[in-house]
Amino acid sequence: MIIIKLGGSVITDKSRYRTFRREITKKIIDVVSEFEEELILVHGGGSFGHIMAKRYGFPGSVNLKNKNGIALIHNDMESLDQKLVAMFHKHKREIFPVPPSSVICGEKKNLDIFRLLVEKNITPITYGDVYFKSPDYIGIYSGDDLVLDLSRMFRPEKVMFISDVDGIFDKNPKLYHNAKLMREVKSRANFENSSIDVTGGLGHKYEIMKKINETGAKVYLLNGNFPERIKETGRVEFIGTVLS
Ligand code: ATP
Ligand code: IP8
Repeated sequence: MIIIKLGGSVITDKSRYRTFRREITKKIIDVVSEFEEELILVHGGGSFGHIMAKRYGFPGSVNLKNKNGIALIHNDMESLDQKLVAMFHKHKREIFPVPPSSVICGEKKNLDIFRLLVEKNITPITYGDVYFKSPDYIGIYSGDDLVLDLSRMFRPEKVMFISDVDGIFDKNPKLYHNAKLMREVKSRANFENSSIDVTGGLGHKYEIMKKINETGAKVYLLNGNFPERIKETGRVEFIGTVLS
């Protein structure tokens, strides 16, 4: 099995509300659809999630403001999801969306639907979402958290995080031209994480990647703006970061 996280940084323009990067997303989906292995897809929020989550003060204790924003954010995420599902359908791949806010409530998670879908050869697609972390607190369950849960459940051989940068650098490559790509990362890496969003940015992702690696999966972070790299993981020509 392969689990792939389609990062909000590459499938959307994270700086402009609800801006879908249709062309590049289509190219990524063209490549991903060709995999013959069992697949689970997860996608992030990008500008369909993070901008309004920040504006409405998520995550946070339940209050009038966030109660007002919860449906908007969930619906925006669902509309991004629908765009991806439609693209996968064109490839004749059976796919079915699973909204996290319907299967995660407080400490309880019922992820059985994922097992059923995989058994039936239907690709599950899920995404970062707002959810009740406790009766008094509305949290954001990030796509990265879901990738970890699903990796613990399915023990995939390979997990790919597709973003808009070549991999993990010693500092943010968007801010520093001399940033160096870390092609292979061991369990303790030192790098600067300078663009933090409501779910913690690259720092949170790296912590998640380490935990996934502990389940036995090879974990990759790569740049989806070069979709051919998705096929090159594990090969010498691969450009990206691998956790080993
Ligand atoms: P989303 O959470 O919306 O799905 P994503 O999963 O695609 O997004 P981000 O959390 O936005 O990914 O993380 C990728 C971003 O991390 C890059 O666009 C880059 O600007 C930023 N970044 C910060 N520090 C670093 C670093 N040391 N190396 C690589 N990227 C970094
Ligand atoms: O982009 C967060 O998921 P992520 C989704 O995977 C929301 O961190 C709603 C902001």
